[in-house]
Amino acid sequence: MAENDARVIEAVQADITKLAVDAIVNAANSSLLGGGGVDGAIHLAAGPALLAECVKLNGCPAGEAKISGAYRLPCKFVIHTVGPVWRGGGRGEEKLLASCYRKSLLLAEERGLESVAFPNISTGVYGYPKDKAASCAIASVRDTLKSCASVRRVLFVCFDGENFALYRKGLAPA
Ligand code: AR6
Repeated sequence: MAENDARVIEAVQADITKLAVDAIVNAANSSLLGGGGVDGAIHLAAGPALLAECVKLNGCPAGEAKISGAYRLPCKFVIHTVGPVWRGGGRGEEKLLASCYRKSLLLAEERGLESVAFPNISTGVYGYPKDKAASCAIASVRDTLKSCASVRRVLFVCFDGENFALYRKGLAPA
């Protein structure tokens, strides 16, 4: 969906490890040493050199992001961010989730990257309600893109149909 002349935000249903964008974002845990879900899929597809680089990143707090190479993946970089664990919504989860999207985009911007693909951070093992996560993600990306010059294309990569429907609705013109 076109946001303005220069920038595009779209929803796709896909496996994020297959995308040849400038950067894919990993929904990691604070150790950055791998795990299940999309994190496991990214490490599996990238190969062991990704873990070797992640060891040197010294972890990452929730709401922050770090960048690495992509090794055997078709993208150029992996941005690792750590979403909040959902604890009912009163523990700053929304701010932390918005921060994951913002900090990831700002890292991509710092590197001069053009296209960034996000998974639905925190909506798997971390239990964030999918509808609330989608509104938060869309609002944070729209807001952050206002201060980006190099990032021009953002993909919300949905693995399941429920998330894909939520993002298509959330991105549709009012
Ligand atoms: N491509 C795109 N999305 C995917 C893929 C894929 N290949 N595989 C899963 N998803 P989760 P979280 C979706 O659990 O909730 C890990 O163990 C999935 O359907 O991967 O942030 C980490 O190490 C869901 O919508 O991440 C952490 O410990 C979304 O990715 C913890 O899980 C996120 O689900 C992080 O939990």
